[in-house]
This record gives sequence, C-alpha cells and structure tokens, in this order.
Amino acid sequence: MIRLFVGLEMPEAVRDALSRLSGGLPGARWAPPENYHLTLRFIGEVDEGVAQDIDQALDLVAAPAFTLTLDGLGQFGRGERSRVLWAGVRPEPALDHLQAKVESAVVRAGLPAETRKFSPHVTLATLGRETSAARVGRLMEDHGLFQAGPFAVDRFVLYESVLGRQGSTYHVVRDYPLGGWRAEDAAP
Ligand code: 3AM
Repeated sequence: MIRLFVGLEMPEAVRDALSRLSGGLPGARWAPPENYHLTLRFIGEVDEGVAQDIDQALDLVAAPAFTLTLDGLGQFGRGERSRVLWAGVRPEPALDHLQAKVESAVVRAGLPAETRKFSPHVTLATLGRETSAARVGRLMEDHGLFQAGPFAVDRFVLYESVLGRQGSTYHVVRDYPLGGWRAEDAAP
C-alpha cells in the first residue's frame, strides 16, 4: 500500500518566505520547508495497481500553466483539537480548473468523489491544544499582509506521504507537465 496525494510544489523563494513565518507559537508544530505544498486532492492508502491507474489518469490531464500568488494567513478548526495555520492563495481560475481536472481523473481511476469544497492553502503549522488562540490571532495580524509570488506553476505532482513519528515526509513519485501541447487538445 502507498499513501498518496496530488499537489503543487512551492519554489524555493516561496519556501523561504513561508519559513520566515515560523516560530514563536508554543505548542505549534511547524512544517519543515521541504514539506510545503498545496494539496489538489488527497488520495490516501491505495495498492500498487490503483496507484498505477491514478498515475495513468493523471498523465492524461491537460491544463494550462498559470501563476499563483500566496496571499494572507488563515486557520482551519478554530477552537478544535486539530487546528491548522495556513497561507492562503489569491483566487486563480486556472488553479480551480486544474483541481477539477485532477478530481475527474482520480474518479475515473476508480476513487470515490471528494465531497469537501476545495480550499487551496499551504499548511504552515499544526497547532496543539496548548497553543494560545490569542497568540495565533496576533501572528495572523502581524502577517496579515503576507504575500509570496507570483510564481509559475508548470507542473503538478503525485506525492507519496510517509507517516513518521516526527510527522510526515513527502516524496514526489511522478510529475505531470502543464501547458504543453497534447494530441487530445487539437481540434478534430
Ligand atoms: O495540504 P494539507 O497540509 O492541508 O492533512 C493532510 C495534508 O493536508 C491531508 O492531505 C495533505 C497531505 O497529507 N490529509 C491527510 N489525511 C487526510 C484525509 N484522511 C487528508 N485529507 C483528507 N482526508
């Protein structure tokens, strides 16, 4: 079995900008910069055969390249046990278009459809119970104008996520180009 998700990588300059936000929040587990990514579709544990079907379906995704800008900070799960601090993304129709194509590809490969709305973000930290909501609020205020990019997105990737005691590590198992000419794009 292999634990997979589909996402976008962050270029080095963006990783550097994001990593400068880390620190100063007791109880927060900050993502290491090499883990920064934008999830397009969480897949979960699948066997090798399904992984191959997913790879083949993703390989057929044809979508244009685009640029993204990270914009602002936010959090999921306010007041709950599992809270996540994230950097947001300036709305970009080409990103939504790509995410919809990835979703259809994954469903075509036999996975159940995702029911949750797509909320593009880059996870910065998971917050422990002991992390003070006031301090999180202050950090978000201090960096309310955070922006990184714009940067070019010319590929998306299939990640393997390996769960470990110190958190997950992610490996790119396949990458898929965006914006290239493909036979199926051609007019009949
Ligand atoms: O992109 P982020 O960091 O928000 O939390 C996991 C991470 O999200 C999420 O998939 C991304 C890559 O691991 N994830 C983990 N388990 C999940 C699940 N069962 C999940 N998303 C949905 N359902």
